[in-house]
Formats: sequence, structure tokens, C-alpha cells
Amino acid sequence: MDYSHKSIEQKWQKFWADNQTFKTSESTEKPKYYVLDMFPYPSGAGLHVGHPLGYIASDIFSRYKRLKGYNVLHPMGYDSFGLPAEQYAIQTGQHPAITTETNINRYREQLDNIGFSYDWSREVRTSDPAYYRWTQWIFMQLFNAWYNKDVDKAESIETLIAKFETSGSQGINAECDDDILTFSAEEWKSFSEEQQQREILKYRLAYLRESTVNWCAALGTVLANDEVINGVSERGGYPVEQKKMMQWSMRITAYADRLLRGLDTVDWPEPLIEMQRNWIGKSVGASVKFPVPQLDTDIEVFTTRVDTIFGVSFIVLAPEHELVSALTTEDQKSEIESYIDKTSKKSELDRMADTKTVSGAFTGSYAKHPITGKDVQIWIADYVLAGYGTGAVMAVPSGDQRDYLFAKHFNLPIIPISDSQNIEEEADANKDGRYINSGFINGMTYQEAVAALIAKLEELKLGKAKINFRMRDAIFGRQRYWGEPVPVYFKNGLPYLIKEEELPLLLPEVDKYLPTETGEPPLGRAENWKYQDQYEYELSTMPGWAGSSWYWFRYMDPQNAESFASKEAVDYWKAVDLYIGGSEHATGHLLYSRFWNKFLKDLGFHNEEEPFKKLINQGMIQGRSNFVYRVLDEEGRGTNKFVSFGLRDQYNTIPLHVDVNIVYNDVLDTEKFKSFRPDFADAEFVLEDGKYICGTEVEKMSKSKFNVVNPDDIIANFGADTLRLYEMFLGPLEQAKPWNTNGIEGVYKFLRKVWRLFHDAGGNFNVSDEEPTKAEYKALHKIIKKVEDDIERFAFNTSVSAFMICVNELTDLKCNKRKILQDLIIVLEPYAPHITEELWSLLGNEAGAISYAAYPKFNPDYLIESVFAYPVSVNGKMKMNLPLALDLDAKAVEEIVLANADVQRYLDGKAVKKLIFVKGKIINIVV
Ligand code: ANZ
Repeated sequence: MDYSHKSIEQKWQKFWADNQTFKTSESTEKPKYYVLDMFPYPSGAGLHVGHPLGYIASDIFSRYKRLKGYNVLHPMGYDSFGLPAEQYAIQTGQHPAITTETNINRYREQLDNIGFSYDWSREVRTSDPAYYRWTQWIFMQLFNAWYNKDVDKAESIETLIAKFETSGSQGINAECDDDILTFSAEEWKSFSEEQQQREILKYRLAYLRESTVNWCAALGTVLANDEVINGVSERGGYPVEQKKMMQWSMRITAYADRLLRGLDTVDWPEPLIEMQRNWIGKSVGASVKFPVPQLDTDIEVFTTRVDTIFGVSFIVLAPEHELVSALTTEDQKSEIESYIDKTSKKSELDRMADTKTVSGAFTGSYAKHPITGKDVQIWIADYVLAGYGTGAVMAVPSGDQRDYLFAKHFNLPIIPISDSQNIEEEADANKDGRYINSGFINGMTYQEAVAALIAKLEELKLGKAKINFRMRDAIFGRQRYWGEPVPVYFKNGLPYLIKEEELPLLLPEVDKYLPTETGEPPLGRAENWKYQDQYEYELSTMPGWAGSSWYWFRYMDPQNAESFASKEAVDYWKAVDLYIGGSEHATGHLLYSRFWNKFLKDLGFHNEEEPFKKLINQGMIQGRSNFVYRVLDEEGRGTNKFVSFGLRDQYNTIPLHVDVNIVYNDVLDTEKFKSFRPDFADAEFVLEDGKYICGTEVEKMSKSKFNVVNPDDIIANFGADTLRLYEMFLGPLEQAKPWNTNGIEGVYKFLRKVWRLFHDAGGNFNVSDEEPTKAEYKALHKIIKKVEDDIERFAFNTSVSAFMICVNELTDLKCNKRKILQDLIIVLEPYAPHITEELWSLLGNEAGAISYAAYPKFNPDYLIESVFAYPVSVNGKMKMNLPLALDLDAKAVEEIVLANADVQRYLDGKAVKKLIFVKGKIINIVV
């Protein structure tokens, strides 16, 4: 019988499913190991060959760990809420739940085709009410919690209320909003319920606050910063404006320091850790108050260079700063207002990126320097960001480049403050720059100056040491339909939780998936959807990251109806031992997950500070994309006219990805293009030579880039085992590499050779029970060791070539010995599970048992060479090589050497004085 991948793969996939071969329990006999893949969003496009790369690697690892005696949890599920299904619903009217179900079924079929060893009984879907009730439940815990800095963890909001009742706001050390009130216990008790709730909201870890957001009117939703590219939405390219809105937020900043510290304890790629560190952005500095006597207030600034305080020649506020209007004098009013108007059109990212343009406006007011008491002008400028620090800076033109450009431009004083270029760095290098023009710190070193100034400011009650984080609280809401409803209703404009037993709060039916005529989110369309028939529910839904911020817990105990996962299951599985996924989740998903994990730990639901111990980012498999060029009108809006590649420079265009499947040799099938997207139905084309030529680029393979190669096609031709081996063979897991189907034949041939080791020339199964030769054992034990070493280092690619070498050696040796071949297929099983299952059962073993067989034990003795070709020298001159068994002793060697005819010829009749023999190295004859 020939190797028939199709029937073998179908047979074993069915067997695994029927017998639940990979069903996992909380067995205590074996050590546990948790291997997790970043679960997919089930898009309509299905899987492409890039997606399974990480899944194949994690599956190899899981299968390997099982062979090594571990109880492996290896689950899969779907991150099934999100924008694409909803966009599709808007276009077609089909309920996103239906689209999602169809897509999931398609994904499942594709995943099954690849032969993954998932425990499907543990599947989760974030859009399933049985799942999202727990997402809602976690939201409720966050709403009902505050962060107590004294104990550095979250606590129930009840402990905060108890403190308010006994001692008012005094002595509370919380991570909270800036505008909290100061009150006594009596005052607290005298507050109305509304006043109390309003105050408590400022402390909750899930809270409502007015924030500036990226509002995309065309998509009808708020977008995250990374969803806005060059001022337009990443999806669809629609305009985005800055808008103030009431938004749910998550107080992730409370965890900033723990998120930072935890990074020292995880085994993650260094660049990823660095990205998280930068994102968290810890800055050590000081907060300093500049009194504004006429308003009876202070302007607080955050500075990392308090030592430059004598160089302050003005103050700059962000245009959004709350004091701006009060500070603006009559004369300056129109200038300030027009400046504010101008900056409101720029996104924060643009403001940060632009370090060259100098712009700003004078408020007309002055503040007092906290130490010298001199007047300093108060300006506004958009290089100061509202959301960072205090939204105000003390400007030091002699120390800071932006302040310097600003002072130059507006002719403001520049006060030199030290006799060196960079006193801070020089201090580190132990050089001795000294301060000048700096009052009582003149002559001090950097460290001395900082210490003296902090002490002075504390004494004046005008400043203190302060640590600042760049990270912001995370916005937690979208004005969209297809997400988890927030389990909140409103009474007198204040949010209240529904009762726990009322969970899940189901997503209501709506007639259309669009905002209402009055601009409310789609949930505003739901009829009779009111809490207790009278109170408005929250109409935003949760953002895409809600369901994925805790899903690894649900796999531990997926059917639990009493809790998100039982204590026993969580104590058993603890944390994810190996997490594999794409680097695009470096700051979003991985920060939010770590945050929720820490929060749930604080509440005592588990004991792990970090959820993912080891993490690997698989490299991207790149695709070859095609582009069309959309002509823009005067206002920069896309028209329905498309110009061919060679003529695109004659128009104002933007490139748009087009499905590679409707492009042949870079020529677009214009008829198919018209049905590619509904809005292209009446597209017009500017052709060159009668054809529409597309642009090309090698880039990420992704549904959004329409450059997808489907694994199903590869599997139909070569089988899943070939696909699995080939994806690994492409190169190191972490590296990016373009997809290229050319090499796949070689891998397929390799599997056919494996098959033939077990079959004679006539195709009959033929394995011998004879004792293998040394050479056969050697080939086997080389591969046992190589694969073990490789997999432990996550170097999956090099094993594939080692397998090929091994099988070639065994083929040359005509090896068909059971003792060799049975171990060989165990070693190969993680990579090629189907063919090895088949051969395993042909060998007469219990079906399915190969998955739980023991990985063969490496015996180094087999690798020791039994013969060595000794270099033989006469008086130190190398004459010849003489192969001798390595286990001979010195006496036997001497006899053989001296009896050798060639040696005798070199000795030329001379008497031998001495024979020096070093085992395994040399033989030297002295004459
Ligand atoms: C005076 C000074 C003098 C500063 C000097 C720097 C150099 P990190 O935390 O490292 O990013 N800053 C503070 N708040 C700001 C805001 N909202 N928008 C823009 N800039 C802001 O840098 C903190 C420094 O950035 C602070 O220290 C402040 O300028 C500025 F020679 O204060 B510095």
C-alpha cells in the first residue's frame, strides 16, 4: 500500500474526535502543563497559512509534553465579539450571531483538518452568554472595587465606604480621580445618596468619566489610538475627530507599578518586555506648584528635572487645561480661543510626533515662581499634552529643547543654569558640572540639588517627589452592537449595577445595527429594553478586549455555572506555562490580561501574579498583496474611480488592498472587483493598455490585506502532516518569512520515505523483530536527542531537517527493525501525528496510545563511535591513518600497529624505542 495521506488523516481525525483522545482532566498523578494559543477572531475569510504557524508549534509542544509524561491542557476557542461581523451585519442585515456561528464552524473544520490535539470539550466563545455572563461578572467586581495603595492591592468598595463612614476622606491612600472631595465622616453621612455615589465613582476600578476620545462618526464608535492611522480609521479610512464623551474606563494605572515589576518575573521576548515598559512609562520626578494669587489657586506641573527650577522662565499649559479660560485676560481672549480651536483638530499622536512646529498663545496671566517668587508668564501650547502628568509644564529653555524653541520663537528669557551641557548625565558619569544662576543650589552636584530642592519645596508646601506613569486608564466601551452589554443601569444620571443573579444581561435584539437617529449606540434601538421597566441600561457595549482578558481561566473549568472557574481548577492549572501568539498583542491584550489577572488575584480568586509564564511570538508568514488606486476628490474623500498602477501618479489617490484571488499576474478582473465590495458595484476604471494593473507588496498575510493562501488547498494536495512539517521547516518560529509553496514537495517526499521504511518494495507492511545494528541504533538515538533538544529550545525548524537525515540514513541501512522504527515514530508524532498513528497501529499497538506513549530515552552509548581512525606519526611526523576499535587497550594497539605492513614500511627497519598511545587521539612511534 502506498502512503495515502487523505484516508489516513481522515481516519485518525475521526478516531481522536470519537474517542476524545485529548480530553484532559485535573489528574494529580502527572505534573501539569498549560499550553495556550492566542484564540482567533473567527473572520469570514477563514484561516490562511499564516494563522496555524503558532498553533502548529504549540501543538507540537503539547504533544511532546504528553510524551514526556505531563498532563497537558491545550484548549482552543473563539474571540467572537467584534467589528467585522457587525460591519457585515450592517451591510447585509444578517444577525452577527449567525455570521459568527458560520465562521466558527468554518474555522473548526479548518482546525480539525490540521490535526490539532485540542481538548474541544473545553472550547469557549466570548460571545456566548454562558461565557460573557462571567465577563460581565468581572466588570461588576471591578466596579465594586477600589485600589488601596497602603496595601498595594484592590479591595472591595465596601472597605472604602466603611472608611468614609468612620473617618471621612482623611488618611485614604487610593488610586483615584484627581478631583476627589475632602470631607469628614459627618459630612459624608450628610451627603445625599447621589452625592455619595458620585464620589465613590471617582474611586471605582471601572468608572465613568468624561474623556477625550477618537470619535469616528462614520463607524459610529470610539477608536483606540492604535486603530487610528494618520488621522483616519484603520478600518475603512474614515475621518476621526477628538471629542469629549462620558466613557467607561478601567483604572489600569492603579496597577502600573505592579505591571512593571511583574515583567522581571516572566520569560518573554526582550523586545516585548521593552515595549510594555515603554508603554507603562515610569518617570521619576517631582510635582511643583506655581501659585496664581489672583485666582487663589496653584498650577501644578510635573517635572523630571526639578534641578532646573531656577531656569524656569514661563509656564505652559495644555490648551485643554481646566484653568485656561479663568487665566485668559480680555485682551488675549480671541487669540487663545482661536488657538484652542486649531489644536482640537489634531490628534494626540500628531501632537507628540511634531517636534518642529512652534505654536502657542499667551494667556495674559502670570504665576509666581515657588522659590524666587518672581512672576512667570503663563502660555498654552499643544506640545503639552492634557492627559500626561498634570497637563502643565514649567518651561526651562536652557534645559529642554522644546522649551528652547518656544522661547526663541516668542522671545522669552533663556536663563543658563549650569556650566555644563548636560549636568544630569554628567552627574551619572561622576563629572562635576555645577549650577549657576540657581540660588541656593549653586555649586551643588545634580543629586545634591535634587535632594535640596525637594526638601525646600516640601517645606514651602509647594512640591514633592513624584512618580508618573505614561500609561493611561483604558477606555472600556464602544458605541456598537456586537459586544458584551455592560451590566449597568442609570438612575438620576448615576450608574448602578444590576443584580448578580440577573446575569447574563443578554444582548437585546435590534432592528438595525446602526446608531439611532439621535446618535445613540445601536442598543438604543432595542424595544422595551429597560431595567425594571424604567431605568435606561448602559447603551455602549464592552470593547473587543474584554472577553480576551480572562479567557485562559475559563478553559480551566469551562462549564462551571457557579463561578468563572472553580478554586480547585484554578489551583491546579495555576497559570499558562507556554503562551504562543502574535506580537501585535504586545501592549493591548497582554497588558489588559495581566491587569485583570492581578485584579482577580487581589480579590482572592487565585494566587498567580502573572498569567503567562513563558511567551513566544511567532513570526509573521508574509503574503504578496495586490493594490488598486482609488481616486480622491478635492476634499480628500474616496471616489468610485480607480486608476491603473502605471497611471496613478497623475491623480490624487490612495492605495486599497484588493483580493489576490481576483487578480491574475497582477491584472485585475474588473468584473469580479465590482462584486468584491458592495460599494464598488459601479466602480469605474482608468486602464493602461486596456488592462487594470495592480500594485504589489510583500507584507503581512491577513484577511484585511486580501492576500491569503488557504491551508485547505495545501492539505488537499499534500496532507496535514506535510503542512505541519513544512510550516516549521520554513524557518525559526519567531522569524518573519514569506510563504513560498515551492519547498513543500521535499517534505512530502520525506513522509513517503518514512512510510517506505515500514513497507517492502511490493508495498506490503514488513517490519522485522531482529536486533538492530549499532549503526541503526546510532541513527535513532541521534534523532531522539536532537528533537528533544530542539523542542525544549522551541527550535522546531531544525528538527525537520534532522528527521530527513535520519530517515535517509535508515533507508541506506535498509532498516526495517521494529525496535528502531517504533521509537522513531514516537519522536516524529508531535510533528506528524497522522502518519505516525497509522504506522503505530500497523505495528500492532493500541490505537491512539501513541499520543500518551513515553518519549524514548536517549542512550549516549549509542552515539559513541566504536572505531577511530588514529593518525599514526613516526617521530612526530604524521604518516597515515589507522582505523582501530576504540575499546582496545594499549598492549593490543601496540601489537596491531607494529604488525601493520604500512607502518613497517614507514619504520624502514629502524628499531622502535617507544610507542606513545593516547586513546581516541593519536599514536606516535619514536625510533
Ligand atoms: C522641566 C524640564 C527641564 C523638563 C528640562 C525636562 C527637561 P517624561 O516623564 O520623561 O516623559 N512634561 C511634563 N508634563 C508634560 C505634558 N503633559 N506634556 C508634555 N510635556 C510634559 O518627561 C517629563 C518631562 O516632560 C517634564 O520635565 C516636563 O518637562 C515635560 F531640562 O520639566 B520637564
